[in-house]
Amino acid sequence: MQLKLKLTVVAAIAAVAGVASAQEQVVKIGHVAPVSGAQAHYGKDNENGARMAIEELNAQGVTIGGKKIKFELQAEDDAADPKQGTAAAQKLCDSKVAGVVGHLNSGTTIPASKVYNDCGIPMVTGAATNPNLTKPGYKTTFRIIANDNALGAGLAFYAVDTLKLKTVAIIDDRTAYGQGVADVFKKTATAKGMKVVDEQFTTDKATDFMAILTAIKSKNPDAVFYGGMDPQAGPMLRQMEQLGMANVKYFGGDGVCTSEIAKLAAGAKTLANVICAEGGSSLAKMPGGTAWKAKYDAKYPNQFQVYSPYTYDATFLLVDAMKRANSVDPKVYVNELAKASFKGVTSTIAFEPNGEMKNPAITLYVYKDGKKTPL
Ligand code: ABU
Repeated sequence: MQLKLKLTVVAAIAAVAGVASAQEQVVKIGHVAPVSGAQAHYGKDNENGARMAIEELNAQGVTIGGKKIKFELQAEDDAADPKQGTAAAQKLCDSKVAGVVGHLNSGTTIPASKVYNDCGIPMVTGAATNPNLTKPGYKTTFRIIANDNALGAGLAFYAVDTLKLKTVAIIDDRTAYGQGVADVFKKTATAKGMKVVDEQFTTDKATDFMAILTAIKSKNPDAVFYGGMDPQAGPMLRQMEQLGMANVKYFGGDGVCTSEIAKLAAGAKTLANVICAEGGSSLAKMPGGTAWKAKYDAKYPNQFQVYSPYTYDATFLLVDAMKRANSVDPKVYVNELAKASFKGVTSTIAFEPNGEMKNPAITLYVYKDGKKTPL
């Protein structure tokens, strides 16, 4: 008799739980970045930001369209490779994710944006900065960070107006990002009277720059501008020191503006010559930056690089649009995403009609005692 009563109670609890889970809807959000290869540290940082947001959203409890939503992150690795980028994008389309945070590299994000547009899924990048991303005018493409027009020009203004530098040698890694940011710097710097004394090219896989640096050294520039990422910039700084280029300033965009570059430069004194530009305010000046960073560091010690506050905000931004639309259907909530005025950790995020962020800030940084420090 007692056993029968217990079974009845268990059955009743299960029935209630069944009703609850029937009312729960799983909504997948995609994330794509390189989490393998030389750029994995950027990708893991980005993925951490999105994952942290998903966990917080689930802990808060979000109800949309009368259903309790359980968000799941579908994280994909594109290895910073454009072909793997489009393959990852197609996989997310096939998985029917409601939205995508990413990608990280302009070279993967630009072709992937067409895939997302074709399947009607909104994507928000907080890392890919090539201005060409928003040129096609896809209604599904959004960027929540300043683009390379701002970063390259900001650095050129600082080189010429503040540091009064006269000559520069430019190197880029021939990626969409590296080439793009170097072109903007060159155009702005030459318009302001700076002379480009040499231009050299490398790849995003190279680690030996002795030949191109030797050629540059013979032209005796005041500065080197590097368009590329830290797996190249770190060893390049080391090799500049070995070649006696200790007094040459070293400019780069957000791709070199990481914590990791200090490790990759392996103690080279030339790290102190770096001036890099990053979209957004410094963490200390972001509305929620300091508290957010403490939370991030507790969860992911020593993994912070650059963009995780943006992938965190991008995830909340997508969900904010779903809530306002009262729908998780990408074709419905994308219209609310375009009208966002979202108070994030990084800033208040709103968009121009082409999906670029309205009024994006940039910050220049230097490395003091090996530590990235806002100017
Ligand atoms: N923004 C620098 C790194 C990512 C990219 O645009 O390729």
